[in-house]
Amino acid sequence: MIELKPRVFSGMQPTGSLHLGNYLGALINWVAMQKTHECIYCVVDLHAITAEWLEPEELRQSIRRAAAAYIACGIDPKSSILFNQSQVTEHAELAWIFNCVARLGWLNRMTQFKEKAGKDRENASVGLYAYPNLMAADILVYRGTHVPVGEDQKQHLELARDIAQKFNNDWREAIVAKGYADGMFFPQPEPIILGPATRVMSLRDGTKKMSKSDPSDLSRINLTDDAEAIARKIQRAKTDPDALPSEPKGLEGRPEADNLTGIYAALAGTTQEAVLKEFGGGQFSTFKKALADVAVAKLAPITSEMTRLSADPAEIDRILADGARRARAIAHPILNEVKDIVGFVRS
Ligand code: AQP
Repeated sequence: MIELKPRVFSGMQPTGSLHLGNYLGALINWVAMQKTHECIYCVVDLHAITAEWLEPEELRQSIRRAAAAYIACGIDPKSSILFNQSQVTEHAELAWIFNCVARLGWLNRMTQFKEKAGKDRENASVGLYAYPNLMAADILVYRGTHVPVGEDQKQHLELARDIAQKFNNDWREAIVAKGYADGMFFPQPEPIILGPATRVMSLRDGTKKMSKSDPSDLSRINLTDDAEAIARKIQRAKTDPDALPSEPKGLEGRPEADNLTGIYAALAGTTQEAVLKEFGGGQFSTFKKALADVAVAKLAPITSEMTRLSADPAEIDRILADGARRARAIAHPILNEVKDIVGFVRS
């Protein structure tokens, strides 16, 4: 029987600056998983054109900036594979096949499409609608088994699992004939959603997730923000008029207090309970100052490393090209097997 190897895949869109939500929700776990797994980390530039076109030079800079952020946060491009998606065409080829596996009804249920398309749904790109199929292809073209993501990606991961299962069922006979005795050509990729901040919320509205595409820069802490910007954004973060509670149950119905204390806990490597024990009963102003200090201490080294790496774009391009070559070496034979299974003629 052909064995399935555990393999991690994850990616982020290079649309604007990566932010604290990307860091606490995903990147921290990416870094940790390098110690235990074979890891493939991608700058998903094909996804970045689903909403609107960026200026070509801006997109190129964004791709390089995202790669620099991955490395500055601790991704080692020698042990992990780091590349940008558009350099490995197997992603898009498998995505087309998945467009023919996934059902319209499945995609119609995707809440992220509804949120991103908003009221002007008729005017959204087909790419935005089919985005989860490409995401499934990103993972499954490596037969990825573990996907570290923030909570917002849970529904897309469920769709990837449905696609894998339907493909395995629809082509069971051909898959078994290929030597996969259990009929499992594609694994069921597992979301890895870990840590105290799997859903970091906007600094301007504790009910909305922190997001690159929020028009207000005050809503997020970018990994490129300097100490002064971080302190200013935290100082201006929305709060409510009450003092902080001393226990987590006092956070009910107080999304901003919940968010800010959750961020503090994640950055300081402690629990929300401990944070509330320390700051409960006190004013937000005192807590915000402490939060700014902890955020600057954690993020300043990342920002300065990103600046250092970004000064040498040719080196980043070299790392991405090397990663793409290694990624292709895994993806190409898997895609060829898919082509055999569905019956394409290939040379
Ligand atoms: N606010 C968040 N809290 C926790 N995790 C988050 N992630 C994103 N926002 C938060 C996680 O970061 C990874 C990369 O996400 P992405 O860039 O591919 O797209 P996204 O989820 O749509 O992130 P944004 O910032 O909201 O981007 P835009 O605005 O461009 O759509 C994922 O693992 C995600 O869970």
